[in-house]
Amino acid sequence: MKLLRKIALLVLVEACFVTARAQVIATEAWVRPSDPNERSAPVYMRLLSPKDTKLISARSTSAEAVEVHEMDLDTGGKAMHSVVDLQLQAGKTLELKSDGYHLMLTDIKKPIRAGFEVQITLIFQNADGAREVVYVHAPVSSTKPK
Ligand SMILES: [Cu+2]
Repeated sequence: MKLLRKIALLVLVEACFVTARAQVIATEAWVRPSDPNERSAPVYMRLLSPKDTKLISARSTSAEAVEVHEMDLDTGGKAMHSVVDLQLQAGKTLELKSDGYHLMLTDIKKPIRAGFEVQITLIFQNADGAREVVYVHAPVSSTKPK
């Protein structure tokens, strides 16, 4: 009973936060499991904002750092580089995907395994300087979850 109340309260707190603050919507988030000898894992999702904004920072409890990457298509998708600010245009969905922009969990603290979930915090900044925090729960899966 006590636990149930605690859970209900947590859900309520989160719901209020989202209603009050969230402008950017993150959907279909998922993370690819890390290879046994790698310390990184890519994160994919769709981002939609009603206003122009930019992703200025990301972090996760599962990794020392979360970087924004862009795939270099002229290398046949074999290399990628870091992007400082990821621009979101008002009303235009930006898809983070394997052959484009994506997030990368780097220096992961322990292997990212299928069936688990990774929590990611995204920080956006609008043109007027206002910041917005978006919490994302991303299931770990070797293929895009249906
Ligand atoms: Cu990458």
